[in-house]
Amino acid sequence: MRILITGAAGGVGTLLRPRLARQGRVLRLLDIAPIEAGPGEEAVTADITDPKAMAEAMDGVDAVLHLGGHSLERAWEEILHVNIHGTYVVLEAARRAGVRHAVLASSNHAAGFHPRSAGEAPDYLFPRPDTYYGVSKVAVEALGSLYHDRYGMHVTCLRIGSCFERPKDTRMLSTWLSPDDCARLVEAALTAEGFHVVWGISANTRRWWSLEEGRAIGYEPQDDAEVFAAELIAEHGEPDPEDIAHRYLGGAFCGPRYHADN
Ligand code: 15L
Repeated sequence: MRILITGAAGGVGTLLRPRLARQGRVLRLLDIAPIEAGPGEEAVTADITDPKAMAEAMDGVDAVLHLGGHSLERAWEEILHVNIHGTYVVLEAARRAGVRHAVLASSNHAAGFHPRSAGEAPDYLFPRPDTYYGVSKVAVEALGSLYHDRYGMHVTCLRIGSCFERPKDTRMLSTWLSPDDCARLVEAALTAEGFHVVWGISANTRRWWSLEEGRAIGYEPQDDAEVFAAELIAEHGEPDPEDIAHRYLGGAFCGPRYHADN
């Protein structure tokens, strides 16, 4: 079993690398930044928008975990080239190589402009991107859908919340995806059949999003950001529903500061 991980040197890739290591599994770590491969790993320095490099990188691969791309707002041209065109190049190379499973990093920002309301936002919430970055994640989901329907590839898109070692603010009490749960979610997604869009969050007491579709593909989250609540509230104050961070699902990405044209 060989898994190609694009964007392996990024934040989520770095957290996942030790957690996805298994006996009998090879992780092929691809990034534009050089990576030193350890046991059970192969390193590839390549750009996800380079079709030739991606064709080579797919050789002997069983599944691809596509994390590569900009993870925050950027100028439209950069988002278009790296996040949208790059995802097309990755999926097309995977298809040509006969790779059957793809797990794509989407983001909560694909649907970030939905106002927060009581209760959990459902799975497959209609896109409402909060940035060009969010638009690119909608495109990632659309490409995944196309490669499933047209070519029969099994594709799961993860609308990741906030994947960090620990939640950093009171919004993340709702949106946190612990690194261990992220690995659990990726494991479930790597073998899921069909096409799915799942929210990437832990079993947070204050969660804003459904865990149903995640559970349907076999994801059982074990962590809850609530264990950090007292500490974060003491530091940042009680969550204010009027604050932009809590008013929309995408939080501060919905504010002017996050827009690339500012
Ligand atoms: C994302 O999509 C970003 O890549 C990440 O840096 C976080 O800001 C996260 O969303 C979030 O919403 O917390």
